[in-house]
Amino acid sequence: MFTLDKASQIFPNTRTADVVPAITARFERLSAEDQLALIWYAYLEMGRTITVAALGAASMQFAERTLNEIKAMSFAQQSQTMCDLANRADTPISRSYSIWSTNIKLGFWYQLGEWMNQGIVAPIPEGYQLSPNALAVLSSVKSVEQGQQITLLRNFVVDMGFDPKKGESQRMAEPVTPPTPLELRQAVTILGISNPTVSQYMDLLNANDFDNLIELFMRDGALQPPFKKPIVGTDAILRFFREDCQNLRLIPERGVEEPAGDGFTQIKVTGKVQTPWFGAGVGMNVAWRFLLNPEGKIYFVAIDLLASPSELLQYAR
Ligand code: 45D
Repeated sequence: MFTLDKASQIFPNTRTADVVPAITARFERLSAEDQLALIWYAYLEMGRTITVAALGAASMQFAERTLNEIKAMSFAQQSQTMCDLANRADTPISRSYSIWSTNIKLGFWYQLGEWMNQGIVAPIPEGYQLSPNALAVLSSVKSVEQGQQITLLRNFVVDMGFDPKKGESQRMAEPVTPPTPLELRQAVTILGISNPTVSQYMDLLNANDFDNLIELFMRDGALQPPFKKPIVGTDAILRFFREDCQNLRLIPERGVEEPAGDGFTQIKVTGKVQTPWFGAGVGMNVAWRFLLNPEGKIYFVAIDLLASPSELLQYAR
């Protein structure tokens, strides 16, 4: 029988972008001032390409009160608020922030960034000097490929704020958009793969059809997002799909499929993923590693951010 632990080790030669957690760890040791300034400089390069359409009007409704509160502050208070978020200080705004879904957090910062540009929110002080460590982290951020850069930017933001319940709090997420109508869906084709579960997984996720997507999983199945622990059980996975996976574009390219013992099948697919935040502008190189039970249901799937584009063609176990 497979355990989750064993399942997570299928296709062990898949090289993931370990620079991402490594740079994130270095970032987290910087002072709040350095963190904000570093993100600002990174954002000046990357943030420009954010697709504003991604900001559902809905996501802004949730952050609107807090945003208006910040808008009404003096520059000094605004800078303090942003530092508090980065320092994870216990303040009312840091607490509100911590219960927002990733998308709402990103939308909130996107708006602050715009306001900083327009002079409505305190800018990074003119002539601010990054510490030598922060400069080194910034140059590391600039040296990785775009898909890794936006993952870093997102990492920097999601753990800010103060959550007294350490992730157990009620979360606030945008409403779920209705699935794409059947006649507008486009089916993927994956070189080397004929497995219906895998194609349906891609097609249903692309269509935001989470209720049908979750039916592909075993009840105690698991999904492991890049650099995260597996999310276990269909309730938790469905919640993750609804909160964090709207409007993704999965573009699988090719794969291999082979028996894994006990009637299970292991399948590795590589390709690209686009996030609504950057649209077609940024393609992340990813692998999906599926383990299917004898009935073709998903026991385990890991999504890995790949170390480099050459990994897209890497299928050796
Ligand atoms: O502090 O098959 C300022 C799953 C300065 C699901 C700022 C998946 C001050 C299953 C500039 C204002 C989801 C796992 C800050 C597949 C300051 C599945 C602002 C994978 C913070 C395929 C900063 C999906 C800003 C993937 C505005 C891999 C930062 C999705 C904005 C990946 C950063 C999506 C943004 C990623 C980052 C999205 C918008 C990595 C977005 C990243």
